[in-house]
Amino acid sequence: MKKALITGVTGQDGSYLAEFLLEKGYKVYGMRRRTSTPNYENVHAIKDQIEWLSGDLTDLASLMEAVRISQPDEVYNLAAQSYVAASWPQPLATGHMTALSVTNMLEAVRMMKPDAKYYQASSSEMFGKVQETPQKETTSFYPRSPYGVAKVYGHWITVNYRESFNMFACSGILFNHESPRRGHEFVTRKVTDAAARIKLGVQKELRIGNLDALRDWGFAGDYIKAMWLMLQQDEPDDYVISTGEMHSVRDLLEIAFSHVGLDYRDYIVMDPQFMRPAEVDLLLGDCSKAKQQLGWIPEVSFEQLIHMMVDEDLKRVKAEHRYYEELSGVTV
Ligand code: NDP
Ligand code: GDR
Repeated sequence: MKKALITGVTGQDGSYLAEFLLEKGYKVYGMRRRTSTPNYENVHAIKDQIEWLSGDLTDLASLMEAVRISQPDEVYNLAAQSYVAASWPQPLATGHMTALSVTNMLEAVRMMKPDAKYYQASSSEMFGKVQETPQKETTSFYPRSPYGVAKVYGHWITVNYRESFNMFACSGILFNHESPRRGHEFVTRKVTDAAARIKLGVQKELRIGNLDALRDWGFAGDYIKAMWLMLQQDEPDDYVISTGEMHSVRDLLEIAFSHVGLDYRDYIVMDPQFMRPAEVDLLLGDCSKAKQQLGWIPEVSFEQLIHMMVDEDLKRVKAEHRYYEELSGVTV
């Protein structure tokens, strides 16, 4: 039985990856940090199938212990401070968690299980102010946020450990990927949740930022398969993972709101607090290398993805409100 260690297993990608690996017959070790209120929402269906280990990205000893106990064949380092907008008010925490912690994880693997295959969650945010379109593995980086800068560090230290210590270390340069498990502060989930709430009459407006930003959005369930495929190759390498299609935040609003029969223009309020000090205007990925070498292709279209998210949000918001009504006896 193969063994995998996943950091960030309670997050969006970690939960899909854990399900995928369990289905493949892996023993899955999930590392989670201590929080005052544990959140297993994304993994509740598989919680008992995961071997839980306690650890924090910033604590090398805990990472070494996680690797020592699990003795993994594969390590997926997905944990990070992953919200770009939070990286301006928390630049140092982001630097510790998203940049330096990658060295912690690589050191833990190098010292405790150097033959483990290692996956690093790199990001299209590294391209930032883009130098060529579409972006591919050879496109130069020009990050536009403390988060993007931190990811560039994580990316290059992974390449460096591969070249210095001959480790099987891969970096996946993943473009935005979403799902019904996406955190609520990210724009796709914020919009699909708002479309559901407004449709159900429990929210009146949606306060939002830059409508012109363009992103290459895919489905998280497709993208975690690419992570696994990278670690099944004979040689470690870096790959861009994307759909090759670009949409604006305006397109996202149009698709989500029209799915519930509403016109988004009647509900949005432009709010400067959601504008960023430096914006990434457009991201569009060229994933030809992953298609050719990994045989990977994205399966869910942008429209299918947004419909899936709105439908799940409608179900969840309805269920939440049924619960409150039963509790209070008041119809919301
Ligand atoms: P999420 O924000 O959903 O998940 C992040 C995970 O990291 C959570 O499980 C979180 O735990 C954990 N974590 C955060 N800080 C620490 C810490 N100090 N110690 C231990 N665990 C910690 O992110 P996604 O699943 O969306 O993304 C996964 C990775 O991929 C991230 O590194 C992200 O930056 C990167 N990425 C994501 C893309 C996307 O579009 N989703 C695109 C490109 C890269 P907790 O539940 O306790 O908060
Ligand atoms: P991003 O995702 O920054 O690309 O990072 P996010 O969904 O936060 O923003 C996408 C674009 O939408 C614009 N936008 C808004 N964003 C948010 N969050 N809230 C708003 O109200 C809003 N209005 C407009 C943003 O300005 C931006 O242009 C995600 C994360 O998952 C990273 O971890 C990952 O590395 C990258 O994708 C690739």
